[in-house]
Amino acid sequence: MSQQDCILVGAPMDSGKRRQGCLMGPDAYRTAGLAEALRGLGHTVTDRGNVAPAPFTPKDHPKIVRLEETIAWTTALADAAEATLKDGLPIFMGGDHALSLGTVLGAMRHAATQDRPLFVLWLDAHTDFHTPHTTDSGNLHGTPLGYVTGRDGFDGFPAVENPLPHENIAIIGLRSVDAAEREAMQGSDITYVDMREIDETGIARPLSTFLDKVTAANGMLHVSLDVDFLDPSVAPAVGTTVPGGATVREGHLVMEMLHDSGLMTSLDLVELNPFLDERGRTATLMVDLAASAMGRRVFDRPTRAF
Ligand code: HAR
Ligand code: MN
Ligand code: MN
Ligand code: MN
Repeated sequence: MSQQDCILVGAPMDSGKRRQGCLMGPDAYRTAGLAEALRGLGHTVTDRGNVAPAPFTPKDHPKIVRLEETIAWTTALADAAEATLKDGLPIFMGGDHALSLGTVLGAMRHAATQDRPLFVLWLDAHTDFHTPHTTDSGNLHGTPLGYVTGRDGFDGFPAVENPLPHENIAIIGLRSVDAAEREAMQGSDITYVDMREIDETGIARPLSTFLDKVTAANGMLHVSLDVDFLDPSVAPAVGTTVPGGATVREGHLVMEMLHDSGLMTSLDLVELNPFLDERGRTATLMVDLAASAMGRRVFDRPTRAF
C-alpha cells in the first residue's frame, strides 16, 4: 500500500454498554500520537475532530441500555463513514464497539456507490452477533454484526438496505460467545476463528484465506479492531477482558498482512477505556498496531516516550 490520505474521526461513543470511559478513547489516541505515527510513515493525516450523535430523546427500557442514544450515534456515524470514505481512508477512534453499527453501515453505502462488495474483518474476543431480542446483557456493543447482516429486532435504527452477506465476514480471536450467538453463528456462512484454531494453525492461515477472497472479489475491506482481541495482560484498558487472547505479535502479524494486502479501506479502533489503562500502554499498543496496518516495519519502528 502506498501513500494514503488518512482521515482520523473521533467517535466518543459510550452508550453501547453500562461501564463508562470509552468516551475518552479519541483523546487517548491523539495523546498516544496516532496522527504523528501515520505521518511518520509518509501518509497524509487529517484529524476531522469528533462526531456527535444526532439529536435524541432518551427513554427508559426494561432491558436495552441507552437505545435512543445508540440509534442517534448510528445515524451520525453512518453519514460520517460514507462521507470520509469518499476522501480517503477513515480511522474511527472509539468509543465502544456499538460505533460499528454506524461505521459499517456507512461503509456498506459507500461500497454500493463504487459497485464493489464490502468485506468486514472483525478482530474480537466476541462475535457481537446479538440482536436487541437475543441479548442477555442489553448492551448494544454486542450487536453490530447482527445489525449489518440484517437480523431482526433493530426497530428504530436506520434501515439496512442491502444486508452484508455472511460470506463477506471473518471474525478472528473468539473466546467468549453466548449460547444464542453460537447457535446463529454455526448456522451461518460467516468465517469464525476461535483462539483454539489460532493456537493450532497460527493466525496467518485463516487470515490469508479470507484476504484472498476479498482480492478475488475486488472488495473493499472494513477492519474493526476491538481492544479485547488482544490478551488483557498486554491490553488491560477494556471493560470486557477475556483471558487467552491474541499476543502482541499475533496482533502485529494481522496488521502487517493487512498492509501487505493493500485491501483495507477503513478501520475502527474500539473499546479502549483509558480510565482502565496502565500508563497509556493499551492506547500505545493500539497506535502501534494501526501503524503496522499502515506500513510500519519492525526495523523502522521509532521509539516513543510517554
Ligand atoms: N456477548 C456479550 C454481550 O452481549 C459481550 C459482548 C461484548 N462485546 C463487546 N465487544 N464489546 O466485543 O453482552
Ligand atoms: Mn466487540
Ligand atoms: Mn469484544
Ligand atoms: Mn495464542
